[in-house]
Amino acid sequence: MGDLLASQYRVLSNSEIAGFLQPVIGIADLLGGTPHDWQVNDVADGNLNAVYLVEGPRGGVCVKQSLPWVRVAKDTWPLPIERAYFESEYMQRIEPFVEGRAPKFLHFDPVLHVIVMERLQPHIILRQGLIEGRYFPKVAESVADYVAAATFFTSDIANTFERKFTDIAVFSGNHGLQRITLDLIFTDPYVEVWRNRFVRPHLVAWAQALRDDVALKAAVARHRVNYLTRPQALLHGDLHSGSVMVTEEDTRVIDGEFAYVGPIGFDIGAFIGNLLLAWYAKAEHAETSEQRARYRLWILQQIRLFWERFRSRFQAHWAAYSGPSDAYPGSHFVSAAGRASLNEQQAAFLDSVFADTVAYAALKMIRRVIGFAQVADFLAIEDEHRRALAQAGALSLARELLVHPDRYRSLDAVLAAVPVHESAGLIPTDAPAYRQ
Ligand code: SR1
Ligand code: MG
Repeated sequence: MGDLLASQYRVLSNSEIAGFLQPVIGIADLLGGTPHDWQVNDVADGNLNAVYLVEGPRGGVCVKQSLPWVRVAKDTWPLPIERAYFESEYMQRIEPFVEGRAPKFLHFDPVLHVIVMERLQPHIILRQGLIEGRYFPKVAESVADYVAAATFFTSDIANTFERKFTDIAVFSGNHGLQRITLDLIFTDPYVEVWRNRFVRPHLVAWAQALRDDVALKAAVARHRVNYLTRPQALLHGDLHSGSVMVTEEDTRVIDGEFAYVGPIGFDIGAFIGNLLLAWYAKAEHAETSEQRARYRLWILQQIRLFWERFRSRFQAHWAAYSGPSDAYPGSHFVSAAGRASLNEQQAAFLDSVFADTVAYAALKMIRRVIGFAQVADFLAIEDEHRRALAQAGALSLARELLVHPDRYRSLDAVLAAVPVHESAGLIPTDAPAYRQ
């Protein structure tokens, strides 16, 4: 059956999208008019998939199809098409918890590996907004609310093991994208490999320093093992600033195709790591030094808001929860002493999520500087020497956070370290990461 479905898969062209949508229940009504009235625009700008926005007289939808390759590398890099299935499962699994902070799921086609979802308008990608220096007053709290709810309600704290193991069984099949995560985040930056990109020759010494750095690679190995062996909750799996769409009023998390059950800090760290990249890149984006300073302060404030809000929402969900829990059965903690002990266990749990968060933020920063998938924050800096200088700051901070976790047990310590590494420079042995 699987082979039969696979044999019917084909990449849809722009002109086939309206015909594909027409018979899908509810979609023609949502768009209004007839397929001849529907405008189809190819808006793909991510690394992996085909994406179309379809506008009808009454409304619009977003259509996303898995391609049998990495879109930006075409047939030089084949990729399993099943990722759309995992994204559709993820969207449906977390939808009841995240209260509209994701696009509404509308349809999944298991033959063509297409997802149809709500079209977001006038939202833009957060990363683009950060590059443009725009302020989004609600984004940090909204993403924190999303992560706190999605992870709490899919964790062992709020589930029977049977429900949790069902998630593990479903999402552990997401091999294609887990291979990308393992290779691109945890392996490639620390070896020489054909797909690694970085600014040459400016960052050659940094790339070499990371490859030679045994203490760093030992820290990376600890977190790679953590990633592989710690199924705490269902994660988005790729929660960078390109996976968030925003207006000043509204925030939506998109693109859950990397979903898997893993350590909660992986999602939180991805978001914080990408805000930190925006901070380092901002050295070259803002027009005046006042604008730069103001925007950088705002970014650091967002990191604080995000983490503190995540922590308080996760705690609040835990305090209010009275359903089945195979991790912390309520019957064990009813006495005053039991409740006090549970409070302590909650604090220890969240401290450990924080430690993971710091490490994964650092890993995410390194892979976006030395690796295949570069980010627009830095690519927008045309002068390669200046781009490399901005990136060196991010590498220096990341190395410090990974190798000395004992120094970064609090957010204050992490945020205070950010400007310290800004002038790291292109000679790693002169950088704070290798001097302190
Ligand atoms: C092959 S490029 C893969 C990267 O793009 C996605 O956005 C993920 O971040 C992934 O690591
Ligand atoms: Mg993506």
